Amino acid sequence: MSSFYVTTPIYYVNAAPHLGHAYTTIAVDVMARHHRQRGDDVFFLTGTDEHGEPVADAAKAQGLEPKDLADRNAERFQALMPRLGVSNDFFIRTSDERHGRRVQEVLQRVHDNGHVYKGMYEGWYCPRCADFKVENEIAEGNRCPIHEIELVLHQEENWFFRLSTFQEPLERLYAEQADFVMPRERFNEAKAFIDSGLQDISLSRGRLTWGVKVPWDPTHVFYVWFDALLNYYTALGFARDGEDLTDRFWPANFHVIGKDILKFHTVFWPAMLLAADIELPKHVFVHGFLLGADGRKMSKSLGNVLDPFEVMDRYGTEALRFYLLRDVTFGADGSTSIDSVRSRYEGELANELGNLASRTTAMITRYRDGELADGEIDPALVAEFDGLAAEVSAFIDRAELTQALEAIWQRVRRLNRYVEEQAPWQLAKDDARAGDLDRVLRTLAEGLRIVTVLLHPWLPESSVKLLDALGAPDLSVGNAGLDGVRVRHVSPLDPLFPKPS
Ligand code: ME8
Repeated sequence: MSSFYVTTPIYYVNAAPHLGHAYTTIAVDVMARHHRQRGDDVFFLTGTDEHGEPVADAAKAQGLEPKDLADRNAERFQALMPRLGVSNDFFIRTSDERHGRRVQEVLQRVHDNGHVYKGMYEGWYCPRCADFKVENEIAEGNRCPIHEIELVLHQEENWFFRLSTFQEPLERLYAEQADFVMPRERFNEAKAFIDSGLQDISLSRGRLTWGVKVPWDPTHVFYVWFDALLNYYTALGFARDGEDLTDRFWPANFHVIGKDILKFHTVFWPAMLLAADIELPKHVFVHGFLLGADGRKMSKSLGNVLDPFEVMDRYGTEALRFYLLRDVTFGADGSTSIDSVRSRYEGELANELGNLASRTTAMITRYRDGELADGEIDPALVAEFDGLAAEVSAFIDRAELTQALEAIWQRVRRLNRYVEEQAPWQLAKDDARAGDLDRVLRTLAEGLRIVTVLLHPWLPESSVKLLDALGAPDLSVGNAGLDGVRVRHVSPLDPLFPKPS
């Protein structure tokens, strides 16, 4: 059994969860569920990033203590997970003391290995990113390119991490491991940042108390990004009471992140791990941004934000999961709107998959009393369904979730065309064609079973309902071929994707 450890970013608790958070989390859930179906030993981590300036500032603005704001919003993130149908194995909160202690241990090692020194820092700083910007990261008007707010000139005495020492090891990493960062365009972006020359970065904050104390200088707390990045490693130490999962799951197979936090995960994080003598994760997958219907950045003031709760209330959780990974190619930027949700729901989930499922189960019930004779599959369709599971797994291995879904969907469409071509309702009128009708129904049943097993990560509930109706509840990818489990007895099925009320 191979282990598969996959993570989302941990989200800031300075505000409530929004569509972008739901997006990454759903994507990672799809990967985790697919790997469980492959029989892998899976660990899926998500959580909240609770320290540092972004949270301290937001709390102050609301007249709250940082911990109170963190508690309030962490609860909302935690409650979001089941609402999204997300199957995370643990939810880490960085205000957890067990995390803090492990952060101290690791960073003490970085210190003892000689990678830390005290110095004065002056630079342009974005308090929302909690990040000093280097020259090519400063937008016009001396602004943060992400938050579009004016940068502030900060000067402070800090502990520094010798990032510059890792120039050559990181160059080697990028030369030797072309899939460390995916997709390729993001790999190039990270590599260009390294090639432009690494400067040492600040590791602590002296004027902040909301954070993990620096063990060798308790007047400082660690810079929030190092505390946050280490969550991927620390969580394994305390996610299960009395058990340390580090050996079982580290190094992580995939950190999945949005493009806004590329530099931290593809440059700072591997350098920090090297400095602490910890093995590097295998891949960082960087996805794009969801944009408003007008193709601009989503923003409340522009009124172009798609509300995930509204989508779920109207069309259900699965419609949101399907829509986000179908309509925007995972990896690229793309716009979102409630109109395109409706059109995917009606046009694809209800009319294509829903219809295929109800036609197939209804015809087997009507023409064969729900009992399918064993028999051959139409040779014209064999090749398309036999290789499908391997094709889908290969896409998911590269986190190409939209391509995986498209490969399955082509087969959903193929089966609908097959129904039209074969017109089973005509065959049913002619007793002499009973054998042909058996073959068509068998082919439809097996094809539908295979696509349904493979669709499970996107549609966890409807896939189970449908497989139950097909009397073949086995979800394993290993059985998602024509030589796998067979459909024998079919039961009636309620519409999977009804018209929203
Ligand atoms: O950056 N489109 O937290 P955060 C797609 N705490 N994804 C989006 C998005 C959008 N418009 N907006 C947000 C932080 N995201 C740090 C991370 S990790 C050690 C610390 C998603 O709450 C995307 O995954 O600002 C992005 O990287 C993340 O939310 C940022 O979440």
